[in-house]
Amino acid sequence: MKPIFKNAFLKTRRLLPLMMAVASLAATAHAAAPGITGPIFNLTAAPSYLTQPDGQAIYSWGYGCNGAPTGYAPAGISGSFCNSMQVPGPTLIVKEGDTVTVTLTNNLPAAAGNTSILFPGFQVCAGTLSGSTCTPAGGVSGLVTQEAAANGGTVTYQFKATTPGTHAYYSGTQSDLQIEMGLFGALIVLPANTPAVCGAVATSGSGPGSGGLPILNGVASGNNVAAQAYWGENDYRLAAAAYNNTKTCYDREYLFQFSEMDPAIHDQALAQVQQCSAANAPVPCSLHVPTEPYRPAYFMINGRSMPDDMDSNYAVEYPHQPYNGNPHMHPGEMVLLRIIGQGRWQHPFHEHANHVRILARDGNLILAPDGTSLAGPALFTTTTTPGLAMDGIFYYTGRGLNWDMYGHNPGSVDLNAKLTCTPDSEGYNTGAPTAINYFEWCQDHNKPLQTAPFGDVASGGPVTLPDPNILVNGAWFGGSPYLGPDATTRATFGNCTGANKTTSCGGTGTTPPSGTIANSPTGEAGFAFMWHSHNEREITTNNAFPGGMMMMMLIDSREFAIDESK
Ligand SMILES: [Cu+2]
Repeated sequence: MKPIFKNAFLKTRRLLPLMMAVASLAATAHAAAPGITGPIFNLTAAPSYLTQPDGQAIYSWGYGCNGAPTGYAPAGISGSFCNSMQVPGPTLIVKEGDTVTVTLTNNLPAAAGNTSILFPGFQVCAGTLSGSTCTPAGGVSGLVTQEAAANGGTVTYQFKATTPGTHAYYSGTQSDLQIEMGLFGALIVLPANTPAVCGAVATSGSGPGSGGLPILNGVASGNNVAAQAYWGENDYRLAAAAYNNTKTCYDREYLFQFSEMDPAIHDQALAQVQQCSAANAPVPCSLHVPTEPYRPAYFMINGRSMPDDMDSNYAVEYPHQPYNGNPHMHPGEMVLLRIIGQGRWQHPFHEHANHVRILARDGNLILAPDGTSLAGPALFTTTTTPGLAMDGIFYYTGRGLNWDMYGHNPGSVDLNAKLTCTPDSEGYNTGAPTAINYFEWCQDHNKPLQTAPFGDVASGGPVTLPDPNILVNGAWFGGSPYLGPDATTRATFGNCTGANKTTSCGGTGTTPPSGTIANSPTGEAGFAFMWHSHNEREITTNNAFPGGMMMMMLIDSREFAIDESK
């Protein structure tokens, strides 16, 4: 928790809401879908405090690791830890067909009573599983069998990971209170087999920029792996495909768990826990916390509210909220979104820039009657349902902008400004994965945006942009409306001459904001799309905007190497 910083943030925010929001996001961190590997997991349920951007620390319960986990995935994520309490709980990563063993120790306050974990969609044995025979062992009686852990006690669950995909897990004991308090998490089951055409996850990379990816040919998603390797990116996928189906290959992945908190419930739970631990407390003493009426004030993605969700995974200031929400991608990549509705409310989350093609719900691939074609809906908002998990593909190419987003200028002396665009059968420039404009939508090639730009980009378009000398731009705006460091440099370094305008200008850029806030005109210069709840109350934090369920999807040019290690 950083209360001083957070309070300062809140005060300034009243004056400069959007500027402050963008400036606070200057240090970009990336996300992937980090978690712990099994298939044997030792978890606890324990109390701690969750920090919020308004400076509050909310008493909560969460699952965590009981000792060091077997391992972390994906490889190469830096600073990983698994404390004894976190929200969401540790993301459990297993493979289809694994026999998963989860031993839960109940370290909640005695007054909280029993606790448990449900793994909906799986045949769970509270005891020992042998083939399909369950021998109940340990635990105390819960909803179905002896599936709960008494205070200080343990219970062991075993089940076969029969269905790949993204799944929820959460408390099956006093769920109205325990899930609200934070007892939920995700289980990712990787498919036992992935289609050969999807390629394979690289294991040779170590450290950002090492270019550890194999260069593959004929990858189903258009050889994005080869493009990533060329630009020195590592592979942070958990698998090459979400399911054993060629239409579920992906290039990048993110897990988003949506939940909300009513702090009055949490305050009441804490007060009663303290009363029950007092010297004169009645024996037995248990919680009676009303969970209605329900007035949530915090709306979280992966246990954090905006802007905290855009800090790094495993950032030290969030010891109990290790996972972020900070998607990045290159045009043409297939981005797998793993989405879970935790908590009680529906959240109409809108991924700006394109629809999300739903692949599966709760691990059930949605197929047409031919058995292979995808039949899931393309959703404008991936509206969550409590307890429901969805896998979807997000995709962006810039098609339909009706202007050349790379700022090509056929009259330039800069070779990068005169790159060609050769349409494939779908209209995209996919011939060379090494090109900056790999996956450019060729119909828009060389279509100027601006009427009279002052840099080295084409002129004669319909738009006159505000004078950059009188405009304060956000940290992500590289100084030009075009995609990528090369385009930004050409568009902001005005009257250069020579064979390569990026070097002959000697750093005398003409666009003041870029390089003076946080970003260099040659650094990350992507398109930022707000991804947020369309229930506008949910993009606040304790009634202050902006906050809550909001993040930015950064579309980055190929030149910018996306580093998911944080
Ligand atoms: Cu929207």
